[in-house]
Amino acid sequence: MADSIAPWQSPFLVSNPAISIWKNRKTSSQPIRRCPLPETPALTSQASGIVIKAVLIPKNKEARLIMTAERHPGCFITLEGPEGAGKTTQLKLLSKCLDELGHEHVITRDPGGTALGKPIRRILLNSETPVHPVTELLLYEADRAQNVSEIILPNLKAGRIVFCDRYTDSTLAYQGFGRNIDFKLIDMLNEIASQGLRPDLTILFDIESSEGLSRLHPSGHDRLEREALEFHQKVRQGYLKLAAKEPERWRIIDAAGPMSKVQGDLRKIVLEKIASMNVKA
Ligand code: ATM
Repeated sequence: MADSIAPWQSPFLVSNPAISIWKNRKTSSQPIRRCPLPETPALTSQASGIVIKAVLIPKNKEARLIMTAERHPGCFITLEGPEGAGKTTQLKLLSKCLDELGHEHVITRDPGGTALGKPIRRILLNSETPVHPVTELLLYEADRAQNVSEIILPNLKAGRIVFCDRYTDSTLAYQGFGRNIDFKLIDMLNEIASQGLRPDLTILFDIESSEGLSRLHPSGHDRLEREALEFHQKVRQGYLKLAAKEPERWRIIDAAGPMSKVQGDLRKIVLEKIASMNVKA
């Protein structure tokens, strides 16, 4: 018997479709098991189409298979990190290298990747305007919903490599670990805004908070950059916890090293991923 699926849980797009099994979806954000599609004979035959199912396991009403995935042919890579880690500069350098190698790719960012997102970004980073933490959370999610639907998903469906400079993990790190907003609420809003789209690879540019902040231009600090060192330390520790929880998705680069070394590490990680996923671009 199929259980009902909330609209935002469907479709659940990833490039390696899998079914996640939760013992109790309400109390746990982590599935107890993720089965790749070939392990689930009932669904294998539909693997090339859109397969969205919620299935109750008859002998255990607590456990249910609640999601599966539509395969997209692209590769979705997100970049994360605390302030001053240099990810945006490194992404520009990487982009030139990918152009030279003939890898078609698209770069976007959260917040501010779309025409609608640009004014949202300005509002969010303006240090003159007070912003309530919940308003802040909802604005980041509104920006993301537009970015996912307008730029990220269409390009992934067209088989391209898409890089997003910050994504859902930023919200967990900044609004969750930094501002102490409930993680279940953030997970739910992330899922709505992203349409369940998860990155194939997330690269964390890790740097000690005080060092990262010291790299920022002294006159140009935005609203979040002006937060106390303690806030930035919570964000950095949060990122490290997120990366430790899902080591198969995350790769960590030591962003404190020389720029050329950081760029070398980034290229290696990205080129390996592109090769492993057989992206046509
Ligand atoms: P960038 O400057 O890296 O584009 O990020 C903008 C800011 O938005 C950054 N903070 N500072 N300083 C991180 C913050 N941010 C969040 O707080 N939550 C989010 O969900 C996202 C995407 C960014």
